[in-house]
Amino acid sequence: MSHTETYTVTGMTCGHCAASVREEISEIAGVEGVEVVVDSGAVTVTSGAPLERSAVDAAVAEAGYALV
Ligand SMILES: [Cu+2]
Repeated sequence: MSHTETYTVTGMTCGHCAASVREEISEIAGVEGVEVVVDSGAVTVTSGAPLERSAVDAAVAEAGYALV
């Protein structure tokens, strides 16, 4: 049973930003898919179990952006 959660990330301006965020979040254990919409900052993450918000927050920060 997969879980899907949508987060909002600030500071992304282009496809490279989106790729960085996608890459970092993909490294979190259990993540199955990441969809990023640059314009709205919406990041939708599908995972096998609910993720800790702190893990997502850390991954986004690692990419150089911030969760709202
Ligand atoms: Cu960019």
